[in-house]
Amino acid sequence: MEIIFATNNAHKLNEVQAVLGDGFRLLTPRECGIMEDIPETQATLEGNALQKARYLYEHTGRDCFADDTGLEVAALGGAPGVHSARYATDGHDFAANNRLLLKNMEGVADRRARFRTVVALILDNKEYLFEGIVEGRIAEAESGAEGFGYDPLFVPDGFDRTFAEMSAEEKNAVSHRGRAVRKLAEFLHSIS
Ligand code: ITT
Repeated sequence: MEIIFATNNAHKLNEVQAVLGDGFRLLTPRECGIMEDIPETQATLEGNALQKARYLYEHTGRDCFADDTGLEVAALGGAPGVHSARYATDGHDFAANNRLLLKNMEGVADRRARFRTVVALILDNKEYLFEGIVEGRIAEAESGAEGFGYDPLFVPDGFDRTFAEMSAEEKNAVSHRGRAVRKLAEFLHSIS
């Protein structure tokens, strides 16, 4: 089955392709002629995931899905949350975001945090949402070079390594996106 995945993030694309397996061919927006940035202006992860998926569906008329992810830190009242990509700057500056997060967590004993992903699927003009959550904590310093974004600072519960110190398979087995995309895959298999 061919389906469009509304992302320009190559790391995400690889993670999601690995979870969905060979039965699905993921197309990027660019491969479908969408060269512009897809708007992401809503106040919630659900809203943004739906906004991206609807934009693609309206412009291509093809089945598609989008995800939006936020890192929710308990001691920061759930920040950076829906603003995770633009926490420190206007762009996707992962290094600056991690520096700011460490600074805001200086001297904070409660390090609890979670990643939350919402996937919005549009299939035959019907909309579906799938959620994946992984609980963990913010490390005192960055470790590891795998993955992307906040991975060098996030230690999932049950581990003493950050996501950036894990292989893609290990991360996918427990991660927010892995969980949400496995729900998506189960749904797509159940109806095909
Ligand atoms: P697209 O919108 O093009 O898919 P994005 O990087 O903006 O890519 P999101 O809006 O879903 O992706 O994610 C917001 C930010 O959250 C992202 O820029 C990263 O900093 C962070 N993030 C998302 N998923 C992550 C993950 O699995 N590990 C670490 N950080 C992640």
